[in-house]
Amino acid sequence: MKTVYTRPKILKEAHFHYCPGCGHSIVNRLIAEVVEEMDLRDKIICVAPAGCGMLLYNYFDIDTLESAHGRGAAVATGIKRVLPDNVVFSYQGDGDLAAIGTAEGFHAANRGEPITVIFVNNGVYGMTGGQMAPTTMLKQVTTTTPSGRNHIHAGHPVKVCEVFAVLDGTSYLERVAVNKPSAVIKAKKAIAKAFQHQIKKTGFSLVEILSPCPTNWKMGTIQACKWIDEVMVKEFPLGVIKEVK
Ligand SMILES: Cc1ncc(C[n+]2csc(CCOP(=O)(O)OP(=O)(O)O)c2C)c(N)n1
Repeated sequence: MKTVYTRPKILKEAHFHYCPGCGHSIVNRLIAEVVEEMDLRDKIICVAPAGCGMLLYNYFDIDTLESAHGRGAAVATGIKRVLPDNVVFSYQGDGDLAAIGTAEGFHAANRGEPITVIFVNNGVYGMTGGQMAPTTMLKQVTTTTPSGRNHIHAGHPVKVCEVFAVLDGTSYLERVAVNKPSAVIKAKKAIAKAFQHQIKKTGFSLVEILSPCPTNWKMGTIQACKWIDEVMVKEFPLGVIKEVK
């Protein structure tokens, strides 16, 4: 029989702690596949966040450091400056990158630090119980916006890729999703491309991944995946937002 899929070796034999239908597990697997296919096992370093992705070191058999909430890009910057020949990426949620870590991410991008940020946008603070994040949709109900997000009190959804695109230090910014097989294939290509940009030393690279959070969105898995296409993608258009060749 033809083998069409094998578990990447760098994914440890551990059970993910993620909720059913959560996109983090897909993103974790894609990173593992890309690391293996690009033969980066011995030279890649991961910076894990505070957030649902915080247990990455339990899953990846690669060097991984935990950062304080929001400090991923700063920690990755330090590692990359000390070990410039390694590929360094931080893995951050939307609360992490676009709220508490705005300064660290923005200025690392502006300085053109040759790091990669894998930015998982699930529109809420997942780990702490579904509070509003900067990327929460207008009218979206969260535990801190029980009547729906209202721009008068809570501002508008923050488009991280578009904001970073105006910074001269950024070289590759793409927004993808993991809500259906065709989107997952594109997401994997984008992760590989971001690492290639880092290896070519073109500047700061970031892949934003729209990711379902059925638990905190109070939806079934299928409904959550549809909601990404029907609602999120209208606010956060998919595709390459910037690429400097
Ligand atoms: C300095 C600090 N402030 C607050 C927290 C509490 N905290 C942990 S995870 C988190 C939010 C995580 O949300 P997000 O970054 O969107 O990631 P997700 O869990 O949705 O993947 C918060 C507020 C913390 N750990 N450290």
